[in-house]
Amino acid sequence: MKIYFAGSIRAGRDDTPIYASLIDKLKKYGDVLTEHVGDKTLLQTGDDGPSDRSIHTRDMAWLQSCNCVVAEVTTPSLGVGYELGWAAALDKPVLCLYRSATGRMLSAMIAGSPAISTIYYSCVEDALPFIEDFIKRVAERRVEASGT
Ligand code: 6IA
Repeated sequence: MKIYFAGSIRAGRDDTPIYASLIDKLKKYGDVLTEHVGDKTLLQTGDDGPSDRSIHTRDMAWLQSCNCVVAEVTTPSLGVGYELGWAAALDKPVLCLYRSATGRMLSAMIAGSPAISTIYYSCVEDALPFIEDFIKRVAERRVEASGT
Protein backbone atom coordinates (compact mmCIF):
# COMPACT_ATOMS: atom_id res chain seq x y z
CA MET A 1 0.00 0.00 0.00
CA LYS A 2 1.45 3.36 -1.05
CA ILE A 3 0.20 6.22 1.12
CA TYR A 4 0.64 9.89 0.20
CA PHE A 5 0.62 12.02 3.34
CA ALA A 6 -0.01 15.75 2.89
CA GLY A 7 0.58 18.52 5.41
CA SER A 8 1.60 22.15 5.45
CA ILE A 9 5.20 23.11 4.63
CA ARG A 10 5.46 26.73 3.49
CA ALA A 11 2.08 27.58 5.04
CA GLY A 12 3.59 26.93 8.50
CA ARG A 13 5.26 24.11 10.39
CA ASP A 14 3.52 24.38 13.79
CA ASP A 15 1.80 20.99 13.32
CA THR A 16 4.97 19.08 12.35
CA PRO A 17 4.92 16.90 15.54
CA ILE A 18 1.36 15.84 14.69
CA TYR A 19 2.36 15.05 11.08
CA ALA A 20 5.28 12.97 12.39
CA SER A 21 3.04 11.06 14.75
CA LEU A 22 0.41 10.38 12.05
CA ILE A 23 3.10 9.26 9.58
CA ASP A 24 4.51 6.93 12.22
CA LYS A 25 1.06 5.32 12.64
CA LEU A 26 0.47 5.15 8.86
CA LYS A 27 3.76 3.27 8.34
CA LYS A 28 2.08 0.28 9.97
CA TYR A 29 -0.11 -0.04 6.86
CA GLY A 30 2.35 0.54 4.06
CA ASP A 31 4.93 2.90 2.54
CA VAL A 32 4.46 6.59 3.28
CA LEU A 33 5.85 8.22 0.13
CA THR A 34 6.08 11.68 1.68
CA GLU A 35 7.69 11.00 5.05
CA HIS A 36 9.61 14.30 4.80
CA VAL A 37 6.38 16.23 5.56
CA GLY A 38 6.85 15.16 9.19
CA ASP A 39 10.56 16.01 9.27
CA LYS A 40 11.27 18.63 11.95
CA THR A 41 14.36 19.80 10.09
CA LEU A 42 12.29 20.75 7.01
CA LEU A 43 11.54 24.42 7.69
CA GLN A 44 8.99 26.60 5.93
CA THR A 45 11.67 29.16 5.13
CA GLY A 46 14.29 26.72 3.88
CA ASP A 47 15.47 27.32 0.33
CA ASP A 48 18.49 25.06 0.03
CA GLY A 49 16.62 22.01 -1.24
CA PRO A 50 15.56 20.95 -4.73
CA SER A 51 13.92 23.47 -7.07
CA ASP A 52 10.20 24.10 -6.84
CA ARG A 53 9.72 22.52 -10.29
CA SER A 54 11.46 19.32 -9.23
CA ILE A 55 9.42 19.19 -5.99
CA HIS A 56 6.22 19.55 -8.03
CA THR A 57 7.28 16.93 -10.60
CA ARG A 58 8.29 14.41 -7.92
CA ASP A 59 5.21 14.97 -5.74
CA MET A 60 2.82 14.70 -8.72
CA ALA A 61 4.44 11.40 -9.72
CA TRP A 62 3.97 10.10 -6.15
CA LEU A 63 0.38 11.35 -6.11
CA GLN A 64 -0.38 9.50 -9.34
CA SER A 65 1.22 6.29 -8.09
CA CYS A 66 -0.27 6.21 -4.59
CA ASN A 67 -3.19 4.06 -3.43
CA CYS A 68 -4.61 6.71 -1.12
CA VAL A 69 -4.06 10.17 0.32
CA VAL A 70 -4.18 11.13 3.99
CA ALA A 71 -3.96 14.86 4.71
CA GLU A 72 -3.75 16.82 7.96
CA VAL A 73 -5.56 20.00 6.97
CA THR A 74 -5.74 22.04 10.20
CA THR A 75 -3.06 24.47 8.98
CA PRO A 76 -4.53 25.81 5.72
CA SER A 77 -2.00 25.26 2.93
CA LEU A 78 -2.23 26.07 -0.78
CA GLY A 79 0.00 23.12 -1.61
CA VAL A 80 -2.16 20.67 0.35
CA GLY A 81 -5.34 22.08 -1.23
CA TYR A 82 -3.75 21.67 -4.68
CA GLU A 83 -2.80 18.06 -3.88
CA LEU A 84 -6.30 17.30 -2.62
CA GLY A 85 -7.87 18.71 -5.79
CA TRP A 86 -5.60 16.53 -7.91
CA ALA A 87 -6.20 13.48 -5.71
CA ALA A 88 -9.97 13.89 -6.13
CA ALA A 89 -9.58 14.33 -9.91
CA LEU A 90 -7.40 11.21 -10.05
CA ASP A 91 -10.09 9.28 -8.14
CA LYS A 92 -7.77 8.49 -5.23
CA PRO A 93 -9.39 7.66 -1.89
CA VAL A 94 -8.79 10.73 0.32
CA LEU A 95 -9.02 11.11 4.10
CA CYS A 96 -8.65 14.56 5.65
CA LEU A 97 -7.99 15.05 9.35
CA TYR A 98 -8.98 18.34 10.93
CA ARG A 99 -8.60 19.57 14.52
CA SER A 100 -11.70 21.70 15.06
CA ALA A 101 -10.51 22.89 18.50
CA THR A 102 -8.40 25.58 16.80
CA GLY A 103 -11.54 27.70 16.25
CA ARG A 104 -10.93 27.94 12.47
CA MET A 105 -13.39 26.45 10.01
CA LEU A 106 -12.29 24.04 7.31
CA SER A 107 -12.77 25.20 3.71
CA ALA A 108 -16.14 24.15 2.30
CA MET A 109 -14.30 22.93 -0.83
CA ILE A 110 -12.71 20.22 1.34
CA ALA A 111 -15.43 19.63 3.93
CA GLY A 112 -18.10 19.64 1.21
CA SER A 113 -16.30 17.51 -1.39
CA PRO A 114 -18.08 14.20 -2.09
CA ALA A 115 -14.70 12.78 -3.14
CA ILE A 116 -13.09 13.50 0.24
CA SER A 117 -13.81 11.96 3.66
CA THR A 118 -13.14 14.37 6.51
CA ILE A 119 -12.89 13.53 10.16
CA TYR A 120 -12.74 16.02 13.02
CA TYR A 121 -10.46 15.00 15.86
CA SER A 122 -8.68 16.38 18.90
CA CYS A 123 -5.63 14.14 19.30
CA VAL A 124 -3.86 11.52 17.19
CA GLU A 125 -5.13 8.65 19.35
CA ASP A 126 -8.72 9.73 18.59
CA ALA A 127 -8.03 9.67 14.85
CA LEU A 128 -6.57 6.15 14.80
CA PRO A 129 -9.82 4.13 14.47
CA PHE A 130 -10.91 6.34 11.55
CA ILE A 131 -7.55 5.90 9.85
CA GLU A 132 -7.72 2.14 10.32
CA ASP A 133 -11.23 2.00 8.87
CA PHE A 134 -10.18 4.17 5.89
CA ILE A 135 -7.14 1.99 5.12
CA LYS A 136 -9.29 -1.13 5.36
CA ARG A 137 -11.70 0.30 2.78
CA VAL A 138 -8.79 1.24 0.49
CA ALA A 139 -7.43 -2.32 0.76
CA GLU A 140 -10.87 -3.76 -0.08
CA ARG A 141 -11.15 -1.45 -3.09
CA ARG A 142 -7.73 -2.65 -4.30
CA VAL A 143 -8.83 -6.29 -4.02
CA GLU A 144 -12.04 -5.53 -5.94
CA ALA A 145 -10.09 -3.65 -8.63
CA SER A 146 -7.67 -6.55 -9.08
CA GLY A 147 -10.64 -8.92 -9.50
CA THR A 148 -9.36 -11.41 -6.91
O1 6IA B 1 2.02 25.13 0.24
P1 6IA B 1 2.76 24.20 1.15
O2 6IA B 1 4.23 24.31 1.09
O3 6IA B 1 2.24 24.27 2.59
O4 6IA B 1 2.38 22.73 0.58
C1 6IA B 1 2.67 21.56 1.31
C2 6IA B 1 2.38 20.33 0.46
O5 6IA B 1 3.05 20.44 -0.78
C3 6IA B 1 2.87 19.05 1.14
O6 6IA B 1 1.78 18.15 1.35
C4 6IA B 1 3.91 18.47 0.20
O7 6IA B 1 3.50 17.23 -0.33
C5 6IA B 1 4.06 19.47 -0.90
N1 6IA B 1 5.35 20.16 -0.80
C6 6IA B 1 5.53 21.47 -0.65
N2 6IA B 1 6.84 21.77 -0.51
C7 6IA B 1 7.50 20.60 -0.57
C8 6IA B 1 8.87 20.20 -0.41
N3 6IA B 1 9.86 21.02 -0.15
N4 6IA B 1 9.18 18.93 -0.53
C9 6IA B 1 8.24 18.03 -0.74
N5 6IA B 1 6.92 18.31 -0.84
C10 6IA B 1 6.55 19.58 -0.75
C11 6IA B 1 9.77 22.32 0.18
C12 6IA B 1 11.04 22.64 0.83
C13 6IA B 1 11.18 24.14 0.87
C14 6IA B 1 10.66 24.68 2.17
C15 6IA B 1 12.59 24.42 0.59
